[in-house]
Formats: sequence, C-alpha cells, structure tokens
Amino acid sequence: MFDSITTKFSGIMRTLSGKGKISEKNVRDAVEEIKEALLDADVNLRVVRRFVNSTLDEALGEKVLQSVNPGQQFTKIVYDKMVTLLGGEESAKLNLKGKDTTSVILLMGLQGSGKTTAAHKLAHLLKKDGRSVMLVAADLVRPAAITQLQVLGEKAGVPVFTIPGEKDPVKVAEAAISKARHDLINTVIIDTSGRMHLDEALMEEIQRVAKASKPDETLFVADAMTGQSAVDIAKEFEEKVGISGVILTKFDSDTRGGAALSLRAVVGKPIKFIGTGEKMEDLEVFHPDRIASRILGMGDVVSLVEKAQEQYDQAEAEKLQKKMEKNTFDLQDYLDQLEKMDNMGSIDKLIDMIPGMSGKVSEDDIDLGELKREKAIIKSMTRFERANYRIIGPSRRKRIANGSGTSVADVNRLLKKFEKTKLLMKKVMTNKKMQSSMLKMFGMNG
Ligand SMILES: Nc1nc2c(ncn2[C@@H]2O[C@H](COP(=O)(O)OP(=O)(O)OP(=O)(O)O)[C@@H](O)[C@H]2O)c(=O)[nH]1
Ligand SMILES: [Mg+2]
Repeated sequence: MFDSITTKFSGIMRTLSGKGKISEKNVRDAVEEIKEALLDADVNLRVVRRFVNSTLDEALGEKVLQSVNPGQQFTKIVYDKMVTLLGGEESAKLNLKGKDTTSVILLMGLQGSGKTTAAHKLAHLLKKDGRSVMLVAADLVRPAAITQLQVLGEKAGVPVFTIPGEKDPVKVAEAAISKARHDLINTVIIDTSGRMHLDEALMEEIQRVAKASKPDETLFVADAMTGQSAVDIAKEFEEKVGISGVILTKFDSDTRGGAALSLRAVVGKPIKFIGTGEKMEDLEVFHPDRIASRILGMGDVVSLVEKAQEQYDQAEAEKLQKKMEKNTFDLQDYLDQLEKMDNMGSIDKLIDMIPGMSGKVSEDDIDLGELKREKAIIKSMTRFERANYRIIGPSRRKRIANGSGTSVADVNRLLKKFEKTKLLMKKVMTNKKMQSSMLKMFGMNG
C-alpha cells in the first residue's frame, strides 16, 4: 500500500538527512517534491496547499536551518504534520455505551464500498472485545443482501436479525433494537443498502433509519481505492446524515493513499478503522502515527511486533527477538517461522511494515512451492544440524537431499538463503534500533 508515495518520501528524507547543513533552497526543493508526491497520491488540493505551506513556514524557521541535525529536524516536522493530517497522536475509539446498555452502530456508504464485510469484521472484533453483538439486515434493496449477512454472521458466531418480507428498513432497525434490549445484547450493528450515486430516495431512507435508531456511532464506509470521490461523498453524508467516523476499506489495495490523507482534513471526522483484506480478521484500528511512519518509509515496527505477538505468546516473542539480536537464529527457528507464516496472513502485508522493505520485496518474489521444499529439507536434518548449519558438508547435503526428496542444489539454495535471512534480520534489528533512537529524539517513548 502507498508504494509510490512512500518511495518518494523516503527518497526526499534520505537526501536531506545526509546533509550536515541545509540551505533555504534545500528546504524549498524538498517541500516542492513533497507537494508533487502528495498531488500524485491524489490528495485533495487544498489539503496539499495547507500541508506544504505550514511545513515550509516551520522548516524555514531558524530552529531547523541552524540546528545540529537539520535533516532530522526536517523529518520530524514532516512526520508531525503527517500525524496531524491523519488525525493526531491518538487513534479514535468507538464511542459506545457501557456493556450493560445497548449501543447502536449504523453503517452506511455507496454500493460495494464494503459495508456488509465491515459489519461482519466489526462484529468479530467487538465480540473478541467481550461485547455481545447482533447484526441487523437492513439492506432490503439488493435481493441477496440478507443471505450474505446471514452467512457472515454465522462465521462470526453472532445472531443476524431479519424480518422476512419486510420492505421498510426503519421497521427492521426498530424491531432489532428492541429485541437486542430484551435479549441483553449490548451491541447492534446495522447494515444498510448501498447506493450507486447519491440518490435522493436512498439518502432519505438512511436519514429515516438514523433518526429511528439513534446510533451511538454512525460510520461512513468508504472504499479507499476511489480516492477523492470517497472524500466528496463522505462530506455529503456528513452534511445530510451526520457521521461520527469513517471505516476506510480496501486499504490493502490502495496504492496511492489520497483518501486516507484527505478525509480527516476535508470532512473533519476521524478514520476509525481500516479494512486490510477480505477476511474476518482484516480490520485494524487506524493509528495515525503508525501510518505516518509507514508513509515516510520509517516502517511500522509497532504493528509488526503486535502482529507477531498475536501468533506467539509474549515469552516466545521475546525469545525470538533475543535470537535475532544476538544473531543465534538457527534452522529450527527458521522452520518454526515457515510453519507459522500461514497463520500470520499475507507476506506482502508483513513486508510493508518492515522499515526500508516496503515496495522492494513482494509476495511474487516468494515461491510457495519453494517454501514447502524448504520445510521438507529442514525436517530431514538432525537437531544438531539444525542448530549448527555450518557443519552441513557435502555428504550431509546429499543425505538430506535424499531424505527430503529434493536435490543437493535445493539444499544448497536453502542454506544460502538462510544465511541471507540471517543477514537481513541483522539489518532489520539495527534499523529498529535506529527507529527507536529516532523516536526518542522526537520526545516519544519508542
Ligand atoms: N481487499 C479487500 N476487499 C474488501 C475489503 N472490504 C470489502 N472488500 C470486498 O469488496 C466487495 C464488496 O463488499 P461488500 O461488503 O459486499 O460491500 P457493500 O458495501 O456491502 O455492498 P452493497 O451491499 O452492494 O452496497 C467484496 O468482494 C468484499 O470482499 C477490504 O478491506 N479489502
Ligand atoms: Mg452490503
């Protein structure tokens, strides 16, 4: 995601951070490049102007030009502006009532923007959070909508409320909420019908549903890939219905970032979640600071570690980190990684989070057949060999190749790759240290 803007930004930052002294012209040139990168990313023109002017104002101040480390000062200014643009330090929480009362979340947006998928993902997330959830099928326009929600509800293990034959979504919403209250369900998520354009009749329908259901959260669901048009439509919904936040879907496929970077500034409402895939688990809380550092090519180590921690318990994660730090990571660890990889989701997504790796390696570079072969090869090694790969000489290689049904060339390739992986890990670890010292310099506790 955001490949092009990240490449450009990290290039600009790299040029400046290498310089011991920065002239006014350097700053102006860099800001001009930033402007172009933002415009290319399809960021709203007014937002770009404001961003550029305030960056220039601050960067031309004496503090930067005369500081000991002007490049880093400049990076900090751009980073701070980016965080503000995306919504500030804190991620926006859902404003729901306590668990002993029923809260209502209303989802709305254009056709195909991802409302039904988001309803299902949100149900899963809130259920994991200890809430009891009911999904409400209030899309009575598209014939298959109800069945779609029923299937998804079953997957998430939450009840789906429907009234067969009913044509008025207001009635469905009202009945659902009173049933939820009666059944002591504390969270009601209403899925509404999509609209191709800003159709008057449907807009009126959503106003009626909103009025009747008095939602605690009215979330506009926007397809990130539609860029500026998502922003314009969000504005329209904000004016006509009023929204409390945005779920930005298909973030995984958004290569430009225009919607993400403009929404907050234009509409004035926070992005609360991003959809990062089609599966139930692919909904993440939107953290402006993490996204900002991803855009600037600083990587997103925090998310990476959190993702890993979902798979490992704390102790295991620490053990792995130590091994990476001390560079004692061995073939057994490598095998464990390969086996866990399937559970961690797409490799692409993980790569994006590693500082300096975004855009350089992609899933296409990784051959899944090869991963299978590698597993077989390591499994044919003895424990001792796994821990001491250097002792694996020609005769052992031959035995291992035979044992795993591969060739000596395959074994050689794996060992070479493993060595490279170790090197890469070393690099990431140094980078991580770099990042944490950077954060400290910024006055944040990394
Ligand atoms: N890659 C990706 N695909 C998504 C995401 N969210 C939704 N989709 C896909 O987008 C398509 C439309 O999603 P729906 O949830 O049915 O959209 P909707 O807004 O309910 O559509 P209507 O009910 O027709 O208005 C589906 O194929 C989803 O799998 C996401 O975050 N990432
Ligand atoms: Mg739908």
